[in-house]
Amino acid sequence: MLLSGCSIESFGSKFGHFGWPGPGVSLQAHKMYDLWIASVVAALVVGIFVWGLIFWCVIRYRKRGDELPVQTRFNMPMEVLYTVTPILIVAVLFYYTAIVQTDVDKLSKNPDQVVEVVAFKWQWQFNYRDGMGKEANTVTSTVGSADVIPLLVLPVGEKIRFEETSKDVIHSFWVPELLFKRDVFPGSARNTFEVTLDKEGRYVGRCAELCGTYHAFMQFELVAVSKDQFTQFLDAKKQGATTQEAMTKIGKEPYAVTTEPLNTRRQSSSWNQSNTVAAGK
Ligand SMILES: [Cu+2]
Repeated sequence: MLLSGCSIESFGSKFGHFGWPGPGVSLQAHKMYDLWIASVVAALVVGIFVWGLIFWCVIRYRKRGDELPVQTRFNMPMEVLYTVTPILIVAVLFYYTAIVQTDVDKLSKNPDQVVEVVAFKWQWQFNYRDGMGKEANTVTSTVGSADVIPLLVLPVGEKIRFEETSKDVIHSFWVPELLFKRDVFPGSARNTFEVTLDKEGRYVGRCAELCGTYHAFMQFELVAVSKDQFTQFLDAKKQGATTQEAMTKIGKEPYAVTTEPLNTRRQSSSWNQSNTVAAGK
């Protein structure tokens, strides 16, 4: 199973991916998925073996009379075995974890796309950049509102670098289908990571750090399109089209399909909202 990611995926799908939403939609996600499934399988194998030993002991050495067995007996090879075996298991898990983690955190020298993720209470802004770092310029951008879920349109098969920054408090960029989330910090800390998408589609994104009253409303949608469609989308945006117009131009549904805006207009009878209308509406 370890030798072929393909069979790991079909195996995992038989068990509901052992708690994950699926095998993921990026090269990085697939590696984490394989590690996760293999670790669960390894844990189950160990678990079944240990349960077997426990039940065997319970039955084989159950109480037969009032005479106590020898209380000081031990078995040196057994003692060594059950010290060394767990250490080996942990070492193997650590080895594969370190490899996958290093790979997921790896940054390339020349990413194909750079996106600045700006989080604020309580929306997202996605800036398409002309280079890396704070000094680069924003070419065009998409910002969400209470009524429109922001779309993060990106191409498959390209190295995409995300640079995160927040205007106020700590938020967290999370696309469940990427099997990945990373905190978005205010101030000078600029969290960076890279993803190579490998499956076209639309995937919901959320803020995963409790950041205030409307934390739950901080949603976005990742739209993974082909390289050609992405180029067309970006060109349209650069020429002044809105994200929705640019989406229509490449033949895509202009509004989010994986989620919808939540109602920010609270009733005056809502708890703690007497006679006020929230979110500046
Ligand atoms: Cu947030």
